[in-house]
Amino acid sequence: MTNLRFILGDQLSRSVSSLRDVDPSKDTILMVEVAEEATYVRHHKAKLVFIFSAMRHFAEELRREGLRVDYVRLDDPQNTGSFASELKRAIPRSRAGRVVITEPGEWRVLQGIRDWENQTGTPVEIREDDRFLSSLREFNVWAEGRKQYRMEFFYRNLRRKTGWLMNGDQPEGGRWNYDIENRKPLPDDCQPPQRKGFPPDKITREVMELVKERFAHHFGEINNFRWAVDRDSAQKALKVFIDVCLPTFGQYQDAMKAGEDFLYHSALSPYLNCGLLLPREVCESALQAFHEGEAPLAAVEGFIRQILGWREYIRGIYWLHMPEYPKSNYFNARRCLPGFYWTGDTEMRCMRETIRSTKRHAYTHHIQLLMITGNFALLAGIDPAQVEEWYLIVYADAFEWVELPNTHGMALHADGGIIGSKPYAASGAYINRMSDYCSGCAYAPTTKLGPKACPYNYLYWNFLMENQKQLEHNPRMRMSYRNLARMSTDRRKKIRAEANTFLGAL
Ligand code: DLZ
Ligand code: SF4
Repeated sequence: MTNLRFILGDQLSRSVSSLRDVDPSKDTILMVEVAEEATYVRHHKAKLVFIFSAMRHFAEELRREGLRVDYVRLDDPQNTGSFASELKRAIPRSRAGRVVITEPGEWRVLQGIRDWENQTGTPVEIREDDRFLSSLREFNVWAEGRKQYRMEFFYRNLRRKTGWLMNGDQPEGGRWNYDIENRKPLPDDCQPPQRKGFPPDKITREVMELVKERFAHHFGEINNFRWAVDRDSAQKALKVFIDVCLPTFGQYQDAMKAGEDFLYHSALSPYLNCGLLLPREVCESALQAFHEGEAPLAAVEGFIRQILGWREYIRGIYWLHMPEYPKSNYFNARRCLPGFYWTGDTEMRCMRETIRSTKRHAYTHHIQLLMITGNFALLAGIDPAQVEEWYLIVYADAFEWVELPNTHGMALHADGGIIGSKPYAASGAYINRMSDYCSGCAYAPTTKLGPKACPYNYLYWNFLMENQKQLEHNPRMRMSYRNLARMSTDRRKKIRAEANTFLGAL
């Protein structure tokens, strides 16, 4: 039988299950750039360039291998603009008797695919996405019957299963987790390596023109586009990370520094999430560096935990809880997303820096995500749906399976604790400790009230007061509420008043 093998924009891996048994003499591979996907949220321009260019490069690679690729460009005048309608057009072109696809990364897309057979009259085989290190079945078995799903325990199971950083049944070095060693601020004299990235080639430049023309009104810049868009370059980026950054990555993974957008971070998540790199090869490269004595255990364990632990766990949570997951709003947060999330026009230097990097690269590292933009949205009571849409739009690595649990659960605690045992709420003191932002800020991190007070300070206490009912019985919040209880009524009133004035002006 002739198969039409449909590859989505985040399935750009030669080993993806839909290509497993491809027959070059008969089968056709279908890839489509569609307006529906480019606009269901207004993706950052650089995210669009990244995905379309990576799709075009992948199609070229498949063609070089002798495979037949039916590729529909966004600017094709015949393009009907959606997956389903493009599939309908493509089936007669290929004379396929069957459509084969790997399950998508988004619930919304899966619902569409489930209807394709109905719409086209052609059988559709949906295959498991086995590029992950654990299957969804494995996650569900682990999760069954648990009230809370803590990543740490899921991660330990996967360490045992893979044997990575294990000595028999004991963790390498005697501990599962080296987080405590991974929380240092960056010393003043420490100069992180410059990332050159990859200058756009002809295909990317063409896509850049297309995006400038069609999506001029979308957020973000593309003049500094330096992402890898094919597997070769993504592998080079992996090598640079392992050789240059990994040895130092661990200790400074929570640090922030003005003007340093990547520090020692891998910045590999866009490649992992669209399929240019596979989680297994990325972890194995880090493990090899450890075993060859090139990188310390704390750094390698911290990195492995992000990929083997957190990334797999987040995916499991997403599929286990969809479509209900985004509907919860534990703190009943209703405020609109402030305009400075788009413009960066704010006196808060930490926020300004984070938005600048976001605009420029469609990237910021995880502590900026969690403790600057995420923490602010949590403290200010921004409507989770608006925050989630923002994250999905602005980051090159954001597909819903990974973006939603990270935002709804981890950053906003809107799921009431499915993911995190407590909200990641923090005052200016944390940001001051972990960054150099505060030194050049209009506000002072040590000032609690008055015009110079850091907004994260009074918003933090205001958040605790507003959500006392939901949080005061949480054992991990006990210390914070004990401190709040010591505060005079007058001071509390002042905090509430200043927070309300600030929030009212947003
Ligand atoms: C994000 C995205 C964009 C912007 N455009 C396309 C596209 O034109 N064609 C495509 O196949 N995929 C695209 N994607 C990714 C999808 O929106 C979606 O996130 C994934 O297919 C889910 O697995
Ligand atoms: Fe951010 Fe407050 Fe520091 Fe300013 S003082 S950079 S607002 S944490």
